[in-house]
Formats: sequence, structure tokens, C-alpha cells
Amino acid sequence: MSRPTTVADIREAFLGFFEAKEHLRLPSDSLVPSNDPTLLFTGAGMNQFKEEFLGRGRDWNRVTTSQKCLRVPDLENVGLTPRHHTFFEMLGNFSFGDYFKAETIPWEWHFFTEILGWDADRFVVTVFTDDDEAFQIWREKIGLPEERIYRFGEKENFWPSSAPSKGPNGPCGPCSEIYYDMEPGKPLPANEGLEDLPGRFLEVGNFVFTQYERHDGGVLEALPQRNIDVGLGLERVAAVAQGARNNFETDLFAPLLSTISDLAGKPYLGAKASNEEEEKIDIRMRRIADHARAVFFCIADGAMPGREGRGYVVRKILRRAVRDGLDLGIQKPFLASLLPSLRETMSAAYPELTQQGSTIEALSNAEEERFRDVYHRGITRLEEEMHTLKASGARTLPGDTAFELHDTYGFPLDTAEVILEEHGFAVDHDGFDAAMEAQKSRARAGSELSGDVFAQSLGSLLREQGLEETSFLGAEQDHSTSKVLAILDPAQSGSDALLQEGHAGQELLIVLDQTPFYAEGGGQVGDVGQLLHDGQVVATVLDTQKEEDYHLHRVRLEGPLKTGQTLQAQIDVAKRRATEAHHSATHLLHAAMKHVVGEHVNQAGSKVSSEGLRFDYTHPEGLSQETLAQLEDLVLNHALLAEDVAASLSSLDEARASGVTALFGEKYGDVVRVVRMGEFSAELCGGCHVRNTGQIGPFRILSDRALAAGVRRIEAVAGHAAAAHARADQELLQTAGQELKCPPQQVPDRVLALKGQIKKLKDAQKQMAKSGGGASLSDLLSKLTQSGQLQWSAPQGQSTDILRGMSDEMKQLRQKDGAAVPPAVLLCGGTGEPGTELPFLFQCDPKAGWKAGDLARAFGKLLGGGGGGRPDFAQGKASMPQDGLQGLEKAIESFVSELASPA
Ligand code: ALA
Repeated sequence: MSRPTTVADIREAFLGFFEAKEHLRLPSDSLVPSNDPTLLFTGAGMNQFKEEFLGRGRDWNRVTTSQKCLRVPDLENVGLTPRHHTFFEMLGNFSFGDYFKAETIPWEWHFFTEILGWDADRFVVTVFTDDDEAFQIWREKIGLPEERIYRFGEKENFWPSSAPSKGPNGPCGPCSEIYYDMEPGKPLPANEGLEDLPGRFLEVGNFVFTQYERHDGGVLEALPQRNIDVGLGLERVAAVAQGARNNFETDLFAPLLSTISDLAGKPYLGAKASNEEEEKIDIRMRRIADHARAVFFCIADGAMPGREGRGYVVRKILRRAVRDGLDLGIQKPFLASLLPSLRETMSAAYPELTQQGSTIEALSNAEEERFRDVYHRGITRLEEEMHTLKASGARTLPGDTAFELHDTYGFPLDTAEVILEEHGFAVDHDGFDAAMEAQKSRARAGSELSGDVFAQSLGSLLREQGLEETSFLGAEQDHSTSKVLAILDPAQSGSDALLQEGHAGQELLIVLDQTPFYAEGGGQVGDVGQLLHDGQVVATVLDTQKEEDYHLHRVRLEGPLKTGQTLQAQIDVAKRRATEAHHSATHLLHAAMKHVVGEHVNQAGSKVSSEGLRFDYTHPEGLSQETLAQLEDLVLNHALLAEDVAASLSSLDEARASGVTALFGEKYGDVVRVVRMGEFSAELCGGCHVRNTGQIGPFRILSDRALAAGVRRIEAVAGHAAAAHARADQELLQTAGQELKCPPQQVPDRVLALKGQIKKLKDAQKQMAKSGGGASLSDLLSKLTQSGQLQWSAPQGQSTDILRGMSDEMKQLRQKDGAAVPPAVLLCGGTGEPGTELPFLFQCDPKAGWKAGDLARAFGKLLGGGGGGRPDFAQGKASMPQDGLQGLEKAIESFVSELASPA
């Protein structure tokens, strides 16, 4: 049989080899650790087996995996060195209290020398200072010469490194590492020398003998069982197997580097790079290849670029890749276009790269576009800084400012430096390094096993007290008779938090043996309600949260309460029913999204309460009104079909095989609960639901908006909340109708009509301004034609509304300063065309004896119309004389001459 050399073949050979040794082959855990809130990312194969190492996990003895890992403390080295990665795979075999050193060392040896066929004479190994047992196995069983077995202390040969003195707490043990000599034939170094030759000796495997649990103060307690945790870096093993100079020059990276080089229009030279410039280009390409892998796998596992925690790390990695792309002269967003090249080598082993393909593409595109903006702003910021430097006469950019540019704006130091130099400035490198170091140790704290892995949580405190997990009855019943198992004061920690009793007014956490109260999880809010004793309320439950499998009822005590007491637990039924309707509606909406929008849509989060539901999903663009209506109808149809809702338990594999929707990036145990609604929806869920979809009642989508790049949120309501929203909308319409003086149905027409009028007015105003004709009152007044005591104007094309406005102003002016306005004014509107309507108005000073109403009546009559009104203001409509303005002038002259004097 030919030797495995490709990454896929080596992975398979390893897993197959250990399967044949009765190991259970398990899938890689997610990069977002499934059961360990102390870790930001999965960084080693053993992460998912901590409980098994401590002897309290699942019933497994031997397991083998290839684990997706992400490590970021060495981010800055990626691409520069041949071996550093952010994302990598670790081949692992694990023994939980089963075999130990004497078995695993020969097995790994067999794998390297027989299966991979590597030269037995090129290996050197290390063992922990006093680990004579491991030494003997290498020496006797394997037959390695003594000079090839090195001994080191806890920094090199303990895992986690330096765990006894520095931590973290948790499972740990001495280890033995195996190295392959890349320059065989040279003399072997002395013990201390090995470390100084990292280029020569390549670490290809680490065998950890996990036999201790570390506690505070470096106390190592022997575990009840001895374990094995072996990890082989797949990329390194492949590099050796393929005779590659570095990990990036293996089959794994070839398609990625080739696409990157096409995009950049420059070759990846590898060994042919002959100067610093060419080497720099290669480094950037390697970095892009590494970072693209990390970003795609993170997004596929639900860690999306964001501002904090995991999201921040993903964003940072992505930005570094894009920045390299910019430096390589790639003008347009490109990262997402690398996905097919990664799939070529990885999607057979990791189908999530295909399943989540459109999400990965959408999110990385959106994030890249956003960063390109940020980058351009970074340049602006740098220019501002230089301006400030110049003004203050300083010549050096402070290190923390340079670091801020690098870290926040993603603006690379070397680029900043080139620009600064051009302007005669330097950078404070020491300050930059110090800021970088501080940042790195923060990253380390967040992403490596440096936290206290087993810091006492409330859950472990309760476990230590021997408390049984809470049994949850709330899927079937709303009340229960329950015993108080523990009373906790959330303000205290450790055993101080445990109280024997509580008193009225205190806010405490209560653990019951069984409860109908749902604890917040899976997007569903925790229940509220009451705890009663003899029909009296002793505690109001304000919220319910979960710690491991204990339900913590957050209560305000209304009376005294003791541990051991028996109570009636009663949830707020109305709120819960409404929450259930929203939860079930969320499942129907999710199924409807897959039907209407596409299978690629993933739920990215949800929140259901009695008030409504929020459904976050990944999709690059907004949904049209039609699509939203289709979704609403589809959900409503399934509610009206009144289908049964049933929950059942099954194995995760069975559920997946039958096509049940599992949530994006969500973790599940081996036994899962499947909630089905007719044939339409089947989803993994531990929450509370209606018994029949008919109980969802009406359903309305209220909004759909962008939440972040590529992530959107729908807000919707069901049941009473939907009815209440409909009612509120109707009331709104009614109020609008009242204001507009029309029935609600006519509101849109009325609004349209008003808009039309406003437009006409505006047009008329514009027209007036253009014609220069009487745009203002003073203009109009100066243009009035004197005819006896009556003055008049007939500005053509003016709307009557405008004339009326003028007349109002005139009235005000008259009251303020009578002299400026003639005692009687006639204004004529209309288009001025012969025979068309001639609206007119009179504006008079009653004190001067004129009566506008009489004038309007007479003038209207004269020109074939009518009019009337008050003494100070009157209006009417007549008809424009056939000879137009001239005729009008004549008519007004004769009208005036007939008015001998004020009536
Ligand atoms: N857990 C060990 C490591 O990560 C194998 O090196």
C-alpha cells in the first residue's frame, strides 16, 4: 500500500489506525467550545474531554478525533515562520482511565515509522525530568539510543506548559514530545541545545500523561484514573510527509495560494524567493491563506466577526488578511472568493464549509467591505496625527498611537512607518511593542487555558453539596409541589452564598427539587410566577436562570423561607402561554424562511417572550414586502391548520439523519429533543411550545432590519400580542381619520389629496418667485393699481390660496401700521386666460367705511359670478372677460367709478 502523504490521507490513516485499536472515532468539536465557557476557542483536541479526564464524563474509554483548533497568541508570527497557524487541525487519541504510556508510545511510533514510513533514526524525543517510566519505554521498548532522549522541566514537558507553577487549574500532566530531525547527519546537540535549534528539530507530536488535577497553589492531586492525551499537528505531519519546506507548501494550501496569487497578479515564489521584497510578498500570501481558513471555519461554527470576545478575534484575523490583500494590490473585496479553494481540500472532512457556504461568503464580504472603509479612515487618522506632530514640533509618533492605528484601524505598522518616514517622522517602537505585549497577554488570557478551568461556579457549589439536578416539569404542567433544596445569596461567593433561610424583602436565588419554571435558554426567557405556602405567596419569582442543570429561581421574598420547606410553585400561566405561542411561531417562521428565502438562511439567534419574538438570521440583503407577506401567510397557514406539536427524544445522529433543523453554531448533547409541528417543522429545541399550532393564533411580522453586516432581525408577534398590535394600528388610523376629517378607509386618499394641494401650493410659490410677480406682500403692495380709493392687482397665474395668504398678512399689517395698506384692496387670481375662472377677494379696512362683503357681491355680479363675506374680508368667483386682462382692467375701472364713495 502506498504511504499516505496528502492531508486527507494522513488524517484518515491516523483515525483509521486508532479505530482499529478500538477507539471511537468522534467528529471534531466546534471551534466555539461546546461546554467550556472559560475558553474563547477550542485550542486542543482535549478541550471537549475535560470531564472524561476527571472521570465524570461520558462512558468512553478510547476516543480518536481530528480537532479543528484556533490559537491566536502567536498571530503575529503567522506567515513569517514555516509552522505557525491560527487555524490548524490536531490529530488526537485519548484514553480515559484505560491504556497509558506503555501502549500509546509504541502505537504512535508505529504510526510514524510504519504507516507514514518515516526514518526511525531521525527521531529525538523529550520526557519530563523525572519521568523514568517514559524514558524506559523509549529506551527499551522502542530502542531509541539514550542520546536521543532528552529531559526537560515543566516549561517544555508539562501540559499545559508550566501548569504546576503557573496553572491553569484542571487536568494536566507530564508529557513526552517527539521531534523529527530535518537536518539528519549533523551531530546531536546537548540537552539544552535542543531548544535552540527549532528549525532543525520539528515537533510532530505531544503525548500528555494526564494524571493530575491542579488546584490553587500548584497542588497536584492525582486523578482517580490515568489518562492519555496525544496531539499531532496535522499540517506539520503533512509537511514532513510531503518533503515540504514549510506547512504552507503542502497540498492543503496549494489551491489557496494559487488563487491568492491570481488575484494579486504576482506569483507565490516559495523557495525561489530571492530577495526581501519577494519574501515579503510570500509572507502576505501565506498569511492570507492561513487567516482565510480561520475566518471561514469560525463563521461556519457560528463565531461571526463582531466587536467583542470571539467576534473581535475573528474580525481582527479577517482584517489582517484584507490588509495584506490591500498591500498586494488587490483592489476589490476578495476574501470570500477564496472559499472554493479551501473547499477543494477541506469540505470532504468538514461539510460545514459547504453547508454554511453562503453565510460565510455573505459575512466575510460584508465585513471586508466595512473594513476597507475603516482602512481608508485609518489613513486619515494618520494624517491628522502627523499634523499634530508637526504643530507640536515632535518628530516621533507615540507607540500607543501607532498601536491604536494598528489594532483599532487595522493599519499596519510598516505601512504607517513608510508614510511617516516620507514626512520626516519616526515611530516609537518600544512603546508600540509594550502596547502590543499588553494586548497579547490579554488575548492569551482569553484564548488559552490560562483561566482557572474549574473556578467554582454556582453549579459546582451545588453539586458539591450533593444536590440533585432540578427536574423540569414545565413542559407538561404549570404548577408543582416542590421542596426547597438551597437558598443562595447572589451577592456572596463560595459556600458563603448558601443560606439556611431567608426573610421578607430579600432578593435571593432558590433551588427546588422539581419545578414548572423554565430557565432561560434557547432564546426563551425564564418564567416568572410565585411560590406559595398554604395558599400564601412566600416569594415572587422574578426570573429563572440555569446553572448547569440547576434551575435558579430569582425571587423577592414576601415572607420567611427555609431550606427543606415544601412549597407550591406556580408559573404565571398567561405569560407562559404567550411565550409558548411566540416560541412555536419562531419555529414556523424558521421553516418558512427556509421555504421562501432559501435553505441557506440560518437562524443566528432568537429571543422569545410573552411580548413578542425576535428572529435573527443570516442573509446579505433585506427582504421585500412581498417576501415578508409570504412568510407571514405561510406561518399563519400552518397555525390555521391546527397541527399537533409533539416533542420527542432521539439521538443526535438520528435526528440529523431525518433532516431535523439544528441551529447554526449551537451545541447539542447526544440525546436531543426534537419538536415537530405537523410535517412542516422539525427542530432541535429544549423550550416550551403550544400543544397545537392553532394556539399560536394570529401572526404578524412587525419589522425586518439589518443588525450587523450580513445579519438581519425580524420582529414579530403572535396570539394576543398580534391582536393588540392590530388594534393599536386601527386606533392610529382612526385618530388620523379624525384629524383629516374623513372615515379611516379614506385616510390614504385624503393624504394623497393633501399632498397634491401642498405640491400645487409649492409650485405656485415657485412660479411666483420665477415670474418675480409679487412674491412678497411688499412687492404686491407696490404694484397695486390706484383706482380711486380702491386699489387692485390681478397677478396672473396666482393661486387663490396665495392671494388669501397675502390678504391675511395685509390684515395684520393694517392692524399694526394702517398707513402702509390702502383702505380697500381687490386681488384677482386665476390663470388670466379669457373665459376661465376668476377667483377674487376684497380686503378692506372697516374703519374706513368699506364693506368687503358688499364689494365682493357687486364685483362678482358684474363679471358673471358671485361673492360675499365679512366687512373686512370677502371673496368670490367670476369669469375672466373674453378680452382678458384688458377687459378686466376696464371692468374694474367701471366698477370703481360706480362706487362714488364708501357705502
Ligand atoms: N493537548 C496536547 C497539546 O495540545 C496534546 O499539545
